[in-house]
Amino acid sequence: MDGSDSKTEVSHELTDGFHLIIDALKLNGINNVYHVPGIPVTDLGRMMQAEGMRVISFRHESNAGNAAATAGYLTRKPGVCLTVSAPGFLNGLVSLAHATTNCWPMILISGSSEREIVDLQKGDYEEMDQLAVAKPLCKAAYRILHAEDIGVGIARAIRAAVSGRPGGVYLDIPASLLGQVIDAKTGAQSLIKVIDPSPAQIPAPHAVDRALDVLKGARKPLLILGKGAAYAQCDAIVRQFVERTGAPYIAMSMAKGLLPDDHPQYAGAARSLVLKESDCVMLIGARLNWLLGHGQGKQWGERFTKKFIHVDIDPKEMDSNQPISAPLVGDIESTLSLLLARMDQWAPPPTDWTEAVNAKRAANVERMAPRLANNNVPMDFHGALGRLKRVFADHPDAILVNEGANTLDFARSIIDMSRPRKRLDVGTWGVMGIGMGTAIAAAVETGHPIVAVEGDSAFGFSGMEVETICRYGLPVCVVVFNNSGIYRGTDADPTGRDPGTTVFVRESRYDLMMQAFGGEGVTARSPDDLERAVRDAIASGKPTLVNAIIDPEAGTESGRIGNLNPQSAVQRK
Ligand code: ADP
Ligand code: TPW
Ligand code: MG
Repeated sequence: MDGSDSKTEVSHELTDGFHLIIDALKLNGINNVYHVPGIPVTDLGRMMQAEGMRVISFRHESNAGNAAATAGYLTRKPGVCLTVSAPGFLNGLVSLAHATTNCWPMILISGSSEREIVDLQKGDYEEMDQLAVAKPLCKAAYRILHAEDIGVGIARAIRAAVSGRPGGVYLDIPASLLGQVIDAKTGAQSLIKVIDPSPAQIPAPHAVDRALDVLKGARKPLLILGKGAAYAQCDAIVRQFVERTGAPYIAMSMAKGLLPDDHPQYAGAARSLVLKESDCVMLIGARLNWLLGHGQGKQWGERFTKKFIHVDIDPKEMDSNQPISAPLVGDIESTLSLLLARMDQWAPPPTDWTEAVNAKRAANVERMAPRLANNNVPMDFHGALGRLKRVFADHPDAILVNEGANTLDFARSIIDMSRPRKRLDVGTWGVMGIGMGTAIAAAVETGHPIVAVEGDSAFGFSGMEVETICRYGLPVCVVVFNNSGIYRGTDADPTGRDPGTTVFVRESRYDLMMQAFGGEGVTARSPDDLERAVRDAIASGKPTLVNAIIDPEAGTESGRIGNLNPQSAVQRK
């Protein structure tokens, strides 16, 4: 045997950490990775690409992480973000915590320094005890030290991310792991294909009976669908259940479109009435957190007079804010199926309730219509969003990404969604900066046209990723609602020295940012212009940024949550 032959034979029989990570991810159907390169993971990203994985390379890890979180939400498989050590890891950590808060499955994989150096604090390049930092901020955190443990490490990360209540998982990859060489056959045998990663969780029969008794006893039932119901991807069963009850329902922001927003039972336009007047509220994949005023306060009417039924996969969620008369701990698909199986003879709610809700909804829709039809220049939020509402009505497959304060709150209530998981936004924390990462992942994972409706401040947090959008040629139309500031563009420094803290350069040319990287950039000053520009962008599929100039006076402080701002009791001269 000459030298070259033996070389071929050896390389055939060996594998290493790089390849085992790739093989383990692919074995489990994970083919997309959201990434920022650098030591020690540059070659890992390159090899992933060479092995046929889709590697989307970002300009900042926060955006790559938000993309991974979005991929997890849309696909029910953990979205993977791959970063470098310390600063790259920390940049990715915000999105890992955000994914966990949103109950979305994600794995943050970060390269790290060698334990011998980190643990004695000898001062390595980008030294940090990343595992310890990540632990309190995610659902689970693991480190892999030996190549033969990569199969177990990836399997544990996948299971932790998607089983039960989904969340973020941190996976620490010390640099030396990547280069560790082992026998290829042993390596292949050590990989694990995770069987049934998010197993069904079936509620007990008596819990199902109890819930049906409570619902049957209601005179004014209300259903609330949350993003957990959208995540569950059992859309036909959710629709069947809602229709069988005959009860009015409202959808939390990302559950919009689970049933079409023009559904006769949709009470979104009568939200105040149904929250206050209902006598029984059934939560389906929605938490009774701040977004629902913790289920108490003026908007909910008198305390302790309502009964709550709560469907959630996490038993700890029950009674977190209000007493739950009928906890239903299980996955939504199994739980609603069991309920439906017992609802053959179901009587609809009393008509005085459904008619009162319908009348209120019709009155509110009628009152809003003329505001949405305005063609004012400068544009206000209603005129601009009235047009985008029409565009979305004609493009039910388009995905709306939405962030900002006024831009978020108005768009959520004005733009109807008619299909599930077509609205992606700031989530449970109200995070500014999710926009471009979310838009990129939505385009990559679904191939659908994306329209990102962005406050000008919100856009600024991730705006550099327009280069990424252009580089990958993604069908993303970014609409910047440019009111020259945070909430409004009218603030002033009382001393006259600096700009006010919430104002930006007036009428900034965000459109030129997209042009700088070869995309289309358009300025829209009227609702007519805006509608035309967005329709053109969707038709062309080209990366486009529409700089929509909005009246700086049109917004209000913090949009609809101004009441959460603390007030100073002190007046200084
Ligand atoms: P929203 O913000 O839309 O109100 P939340 O994020 O507060 O929604 O709530 C989502 C809930 O859905 C979480 O409590 C989570 O545990 C739950 N959940 C997620 N997936 C499932 C599932 N497959 N079955 C049941 N509950 C789920
Ligand atoms: C990571 C605080 C909430 S909303 C907002 C900020 C900075 C921007 C609102 O201005 P925008 O929208 O986007 O121009 P509009 O239409 O009202 O003018 N940092 C993070 N997250 C949050 N939520 C903030 C700051 C915030
Ligand atoms: Mg603004």
